[in-house]
Amino acid sequence: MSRLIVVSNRVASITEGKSSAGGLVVGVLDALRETGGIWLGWSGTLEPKLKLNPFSERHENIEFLTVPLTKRDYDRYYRGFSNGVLWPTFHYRIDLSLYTRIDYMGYLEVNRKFAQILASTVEEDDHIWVHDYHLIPLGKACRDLGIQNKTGFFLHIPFPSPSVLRTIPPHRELVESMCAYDLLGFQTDNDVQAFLDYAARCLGATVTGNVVQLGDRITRVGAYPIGIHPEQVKSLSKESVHTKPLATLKAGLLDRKLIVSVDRLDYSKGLVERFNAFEQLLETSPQYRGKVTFVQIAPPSRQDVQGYRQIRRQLESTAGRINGKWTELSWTPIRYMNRSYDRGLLMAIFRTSQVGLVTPLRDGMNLVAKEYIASQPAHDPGVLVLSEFAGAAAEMRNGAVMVNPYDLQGMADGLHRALSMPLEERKSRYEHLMAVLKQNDLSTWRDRFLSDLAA
Ligand code: ADQ
Repeated sequence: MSRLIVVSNRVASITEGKSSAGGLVVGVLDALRETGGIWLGWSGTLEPKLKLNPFSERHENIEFLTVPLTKRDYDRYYRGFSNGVLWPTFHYRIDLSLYTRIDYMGYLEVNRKFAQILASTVEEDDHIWVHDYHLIPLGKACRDLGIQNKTGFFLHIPFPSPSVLRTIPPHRELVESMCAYDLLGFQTDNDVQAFLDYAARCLGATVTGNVVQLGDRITRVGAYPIGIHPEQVKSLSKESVHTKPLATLKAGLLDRKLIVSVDRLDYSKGLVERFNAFEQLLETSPQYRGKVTFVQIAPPSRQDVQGYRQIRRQLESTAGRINGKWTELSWTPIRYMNRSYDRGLLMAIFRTSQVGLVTPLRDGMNLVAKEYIASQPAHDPGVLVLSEFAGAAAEMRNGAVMVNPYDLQGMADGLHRALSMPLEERKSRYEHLMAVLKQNDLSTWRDRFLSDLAA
């Protein structure tokens, strides 16, 4: 019988997948629980020597295989090429990309290492599902070792337009290696189109509909927008709404309206622009002064990668400046919290708020936008204000208030519209969005990808 083998940079611990986990972890665990199988990836630890025999731990029908990286792997593969070149460039921040050939070599080396582990693990009918930008060349590395199993790849982040992609010196080799997969999944049709454009114009591949032929290899390409489990998120938000931390938050708000944002602290999320837009609202709509509080929750991530310390400093100084200017004895306009929270509590904060402000400058999907809607009470829902550059915009543009995160006044207008929206309009937008989320939930995402891979 065919098993599913999932490979991603990090493997969730066995206890994850419940309240603390994000989309990739929940989606992958879900897929594996149903079919049984193997999850291979980095253990998150560093050791002095390269190891090819993974640590194996079985939990019910899933075998977790993890390997440590060396400090050198970490610097070149993870911090260097993955997060110092691919992440910024795929999010259109070529100004932050720092390419070195040595990092790229390290990236290829770790991908070859994962392929070697796969070679000693894989059985004839197994299907392999590779996740995200850390592992783009893994399919090719597998083929080089003679692994002929059905192998698919899903990219969680945007795929950039060819002119941006071409700033990465080994762009051609990278995209050629993507053609070693049988199936390539992207978040949106735009990403699919960007990939097909590159394949046709820069690789000279034959593109027929969503099928790419390079040499004798055929790769199918499709959009598989990742979803959430809306009913589970709803229950979670209801359960946590009566907890002490939430009561404290509400008491501090008095009767003020609440705007909420939750992101990893990352330059792609548009946090500084968002703070400035909130200030613009206070500037141009004086009726909101003292009447609205903006809560931003953003735990630091990737602090040892270039660009991340800078965004943290910039955000702290922007919040400080705005609060310094507008704070009154009984009101602080921006409450900026630099830490991680229990998932249930986050969903309950969403449920309590009037506006969810999700304004990335670029985002593959953005699950917070979906979680925000799923957490709302149907009788009095809050409004989602969404960036047109989030992948989620493709599905949610008809129910959200859409904004351009580069347009401060436009975002302030969007906030005003959301804060003053009549109940009937809020309900009808919410109902539309809930139907969209239910129709394309996390199980649909997984099932569509895996059945196309098997086809
Ligand atoms: P991320 O860039 O991490 O994911 P996102 O899709 O928003 O972004 O997922 C973040 C997850 O972490 C959400 O489930 C959220 O609730 C949770 N989270 C965020 N801040 C938190 C905090 N302070 N405390 C606790 N939990 C927090 C990448 C891509 C996205 C894509 C996903 C899934 O960049 O575009 O949507 O993968 O494919």
